[in-house]
Amino acid sequence: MKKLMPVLLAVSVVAGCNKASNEAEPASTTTPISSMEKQSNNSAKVKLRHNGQVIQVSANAMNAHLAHGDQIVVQSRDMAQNISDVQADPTKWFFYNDETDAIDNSLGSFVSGPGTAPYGSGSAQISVSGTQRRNLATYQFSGTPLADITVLAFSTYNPSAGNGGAANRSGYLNFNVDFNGSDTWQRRLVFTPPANAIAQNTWQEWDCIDNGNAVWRYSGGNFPGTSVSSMTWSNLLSTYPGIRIRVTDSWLGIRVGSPYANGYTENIDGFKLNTRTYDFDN
Ligand SMILES: [Ca+2]
Repeated sequence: MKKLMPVLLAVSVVAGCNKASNEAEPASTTTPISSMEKQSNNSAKVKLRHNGQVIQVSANAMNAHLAHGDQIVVQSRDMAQNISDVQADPTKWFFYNDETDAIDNSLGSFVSGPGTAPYGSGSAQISVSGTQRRNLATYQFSGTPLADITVLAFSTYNPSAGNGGAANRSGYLNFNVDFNGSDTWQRRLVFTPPANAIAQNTWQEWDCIDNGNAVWRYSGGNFPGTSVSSMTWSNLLSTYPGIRIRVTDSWLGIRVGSPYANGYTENIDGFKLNTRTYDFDN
């Protein structure tokens, strides 16, 4: 991807923390990304899983490969180490501390399995204790209208060996939302897998759209202008025309941790947004 893209993307560098609402607060400073240009030969390549093998292709060829069912491979060495890495390549993923609002790749790991991973042979793993809140996150979907999202899913594995508490815990999807087009801080949308559907020691894929019937919550309590605290995907689209992932501070993550108490371990693989499927692998 050699050309400059006319996108002004900004990501939070320092953000506050609100433990009561399980989310980051407004970015206190932002650093604009005026260019998404890839600056090295290596970053001009995309790592894909093609017929079970990991290959590298030019970024220009990626979409054709994705259309044929390839996945984008993300391994430990591909993670952004800091916000500068994200600014250089906004497609990066990273582990994120939701208590201190910082990229911290010591918070998670890439492991084999467990079991038969949905893609490749491994997955990302996050363990928390107490009320820790950790995420596998990215800023790359800046400004995406929810109406343009036709596929949104992720897979989790809840190993009984790593969980001292309730068996029905799961990592969950959350992202910074812009309901009204103002691109101001409006908290997060949250999709939590239904507790009664969670099984241990097996991979499960969560469809966050589910033909419009997937149930979402809002980290601010009742949804803006309503008296309801949950809404289906279809209702989100009809209630808030133009609703999108926030443009600046376009943070999106799969969270492990609070409000579940006492900590647990979760494995994550196969995050999907439209044509992109991410294979987190060891
Ligand atoms: Ca994998």
